[in-house]
Amino acid sequence: MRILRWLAVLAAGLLAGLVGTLIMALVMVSARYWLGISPPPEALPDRLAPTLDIPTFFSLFDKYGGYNGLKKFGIRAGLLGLLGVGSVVGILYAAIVEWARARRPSTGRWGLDKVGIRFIAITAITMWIITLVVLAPVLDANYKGLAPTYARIASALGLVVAYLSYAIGLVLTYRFIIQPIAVPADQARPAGPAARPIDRRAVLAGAVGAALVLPIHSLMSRLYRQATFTYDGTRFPANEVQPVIPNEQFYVVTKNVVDPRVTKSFWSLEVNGHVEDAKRYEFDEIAQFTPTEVEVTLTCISNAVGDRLISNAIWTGVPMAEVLNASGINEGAMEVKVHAADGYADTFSIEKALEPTTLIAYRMNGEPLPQRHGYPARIIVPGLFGEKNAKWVTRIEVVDYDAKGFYEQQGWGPNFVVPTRSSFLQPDLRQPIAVGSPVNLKGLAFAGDRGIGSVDVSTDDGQTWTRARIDYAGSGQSWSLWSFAWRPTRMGDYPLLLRATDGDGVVQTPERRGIIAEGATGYHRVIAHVTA
Ligand SMILES: Nc1nc2c(c(=O)[nH]1)N[C@H]1C(S)=C(S)[C@@H](COP(=O)(O)O)O[C@H]1N2
Ligand SMILES: [Mo]
Repeated sequence: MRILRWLAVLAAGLLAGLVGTLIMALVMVSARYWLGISPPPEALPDRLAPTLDIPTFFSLFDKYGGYNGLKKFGIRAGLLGLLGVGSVVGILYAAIVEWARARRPSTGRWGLDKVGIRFIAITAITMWIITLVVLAPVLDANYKGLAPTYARIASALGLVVAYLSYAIGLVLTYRFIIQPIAVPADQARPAGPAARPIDRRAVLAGAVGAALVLPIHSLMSRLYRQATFTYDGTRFPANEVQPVIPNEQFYVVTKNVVDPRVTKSFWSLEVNGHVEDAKRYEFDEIAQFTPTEVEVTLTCISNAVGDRLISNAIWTGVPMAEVLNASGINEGAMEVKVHAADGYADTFSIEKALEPTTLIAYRMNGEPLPQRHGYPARIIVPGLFGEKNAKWVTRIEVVDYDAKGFYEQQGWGPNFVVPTRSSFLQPDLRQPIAVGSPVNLKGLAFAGDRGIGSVDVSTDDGQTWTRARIDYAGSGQSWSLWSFAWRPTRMGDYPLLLRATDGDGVVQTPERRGIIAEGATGYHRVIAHVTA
C-alpha cells in the first residue's frame, strides 16, 4: 500500500514535470520563432560543434547522415534531453514535497510546500546559471539580428522565463493533481506519503499537456519549413557556364538548422573591441557610407577538386576599412573577429580587413542580399575561403590576439587562402564523344584574389599542354572562365587535365591534397570516352 501510494505521487510528479516541460517548450519555441532567441537544443550543438576536432566532426557526418543528419540528431537529442531533465525534476519534486508533507503536513500557503518551492526555485536558478555558463560563447546569437550586446541579455532573459515557466507549471500542476489525505487528529498518520493524486484531475492535466503539443508542433513545423535542410549544400548548376551566378543558383553552406531571418529594424552592427570609439550602426547608417562594388567568387573550404561549392557574384557594400577607421583602430590591433546573428564568428588579419575590396556587403548582383546569403549584411573578404565571409554580420570586433573562428577551432587552417584550382564543367563527359567531331571544353579557374593569368589543357594525361582561351577574365578577385576547342582523332579513353596559372605567375600545384585542413588541391582529371 505504502509503495503504491509512493508510486502514485511520483507518477503525479512525472506528469506535472511533463506538463511543465511542455509549457517551457512552448515558451522556447515561441521565443525562437518571434524573437529569434535560440533554445538550448539548438544552441548547445552550436556550442559543441567548434570544440570537436575535424575527424570527429566528419565521423559524425558519416554516422548521422551528413551535416543535415547531424543537425537533425542534435536537435532531437536536445529535445529528448529537455523532456528527460523535466521528467526527472518532476519526480524529484514530488518525492521532496511528499517527504516533507509526511513529516509535517500542510507547511505552506495555498497548499504549496515550502521545501518543495525552495527545491524548485534553487533547481531552476541553478539550471539557469549552468546553462548561461555552458552556452556563454553562443548567447550573443539572435536569429532576428539583435546586436550581440542586447542579444546576450535577450538570451539570458529568454532562458530564465522558460525555466521559470517550467517551475511554475510543475508546481501548479502538481498542486492541482494531488490531494492531501486528511487524518483525524486522534488517529496516527499512515506511513508513506500523506497525499494521493485525484484521478480525474490527473487526466485533465494530461489533457492540458497533450493540448500544448498542438501549438508547439505548429510552431516547430513552421520552423522546420524554414529549415536549411532543403538548400544547405546547394551547388551552382552544372549545365550552364555563366560568369555571374544568379542569386537563386549561388552555392549555399550554413552551419544552421534554421538560418537567421533578420528584421532590418531590429538589426544593428556593432564595431568595438580594440578601437578608440566603439560604435553601433543602424542599417541606414551603414548604407550612408559611399558604396563600392566588387566582383568576388566565394568557395567553401570543403569544395572538392571539380565540385561546385563555388559561385561568383557582384557585391555592393561599404569597405570595412571605412567603418573601422570611423572607430579608430588602436595600436596593436591584430585581427578582426566578425560575429553573426547565428552566433557564428570568424577572423582575418587587420591588414586584410583594411584592403579596399573587403566589404560589409548588403547587395548581391544588384538585389538586397537574399536571406540565405546573409541579409541584411555580410562580410566579403576576397581570396579567403567562404567561411571567412560571415553572413548576417552583427558585430566587428577588433582584437589584439590571434582569435579563432567557428571552424578554425576544430583545427581547420591555419592558412585560409584559396589555392589555385581549375575544373572542367562542360560538356558532361559521362556522355561519350564521337571521334572526329569538335568538342568545346569549358570550365572555370580560380585563384582567390590573385586572379587568373592563363589556363592550360592536356588531353594526354599531362604529357603535353595547350593554352586554353580565356572567355571571361573576371575581376582579379573572381574566377575566370575558359574554353578549349578539341577534336579527338582516335577512339579510346582520354585522361583530360587542367592547369591554371594565377595572376602572379604561379602555376597550380599538381599535388593532391584532401579537403582537410586547408582545402583541396591537385589537378581536376576527367576521362573523355571517344567512340565511333
Ligand atoms: N553567419 C554565418 N556565416 C557563414 C556561415 C555560417 O554558417 N554562418 N557559413 C560560412 C561558410 S562555411 C561558407 S562556405 C559561406 C557560404 O556562403 P554562401 O552560402 O552565401 O554561399 O558562408 C560562410 N559564412
Ligand atoms: Mo564553407
